[in-house]
Amino acid sequence: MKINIIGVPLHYGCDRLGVEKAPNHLRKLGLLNRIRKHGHKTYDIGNLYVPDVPESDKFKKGYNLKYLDAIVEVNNNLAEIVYDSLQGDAFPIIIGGDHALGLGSASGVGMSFDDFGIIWLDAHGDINTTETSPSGNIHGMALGALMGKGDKELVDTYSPGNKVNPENVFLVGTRSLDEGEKRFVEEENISVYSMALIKEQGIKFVADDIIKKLRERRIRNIHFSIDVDSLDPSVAPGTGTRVDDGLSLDQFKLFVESMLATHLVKSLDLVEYNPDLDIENQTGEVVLDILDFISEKL
Ligand SMILES: [Mn+2]
Repeated sequence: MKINIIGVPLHYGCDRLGVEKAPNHLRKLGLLNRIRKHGHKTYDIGNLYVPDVPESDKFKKGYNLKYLDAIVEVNNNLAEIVYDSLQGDAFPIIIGGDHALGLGSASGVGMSFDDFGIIWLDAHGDINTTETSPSGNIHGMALGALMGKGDKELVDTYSPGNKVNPENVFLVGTRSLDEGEKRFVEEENISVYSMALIKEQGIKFVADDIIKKLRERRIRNIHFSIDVDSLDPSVAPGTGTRVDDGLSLDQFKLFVESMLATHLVKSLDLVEYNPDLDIENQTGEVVLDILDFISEKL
């Protein structure tokens, strides 16, 4: 397979430094070789340009939309590169940076296919709006914006309007939804596979149920967005918004393998790894192991 590695050193969406170091840090730890050893023709597209925004401009577009302009700019460019990659028959792997980049990558996927679904593997929902966000951090709004909810500039990134039907969105590993997010889930009837459900029914049940729904809804293409914080903090401590009781590495791999086995996954994000918050490269090695595993299954 042809794989394009796209680094996105973005930290404005989480408003916390360190996460922007991840793409280059992973390269230093041997990222490219871990993918190429599985026989993939792998191109390193490099890192996207992220503008320098002075602290004084953080709230230029409102207290609940930190660094909006820079985030929209980066996501526009990311969407175009993801779109180009897919047009060129490459599988884009987008390395964050924070999860605000999911808006750009999924928007590029949306431009490439008539229909697509999103699997959002994350401790959080990332479906807040300016009204419901407790922090104003846009990484918590990316998936909401993809469904057409929230600030118009965010929603209209790359192309006007919503990119994905809420019916085709699957949240997995969820264990920290804000009040506004819970209302959104109920209103739009979004498929949420919480950690509580995973504990009760098992990760295999969850994977099988999603596969069943993908078939029923005739979803032919999937963007798979993976947040490192879906893993338990004991496995992956190097991330900015840790939440206890996450996935074990075995559960994580079983789920990822099941999704890749559908052959519907066309692109993938790996986000929110923060080398500055890591403990002796533990999370860095886990992230490499994950990407190695994904490459083996692709
Ligand atoms: Mn996230």
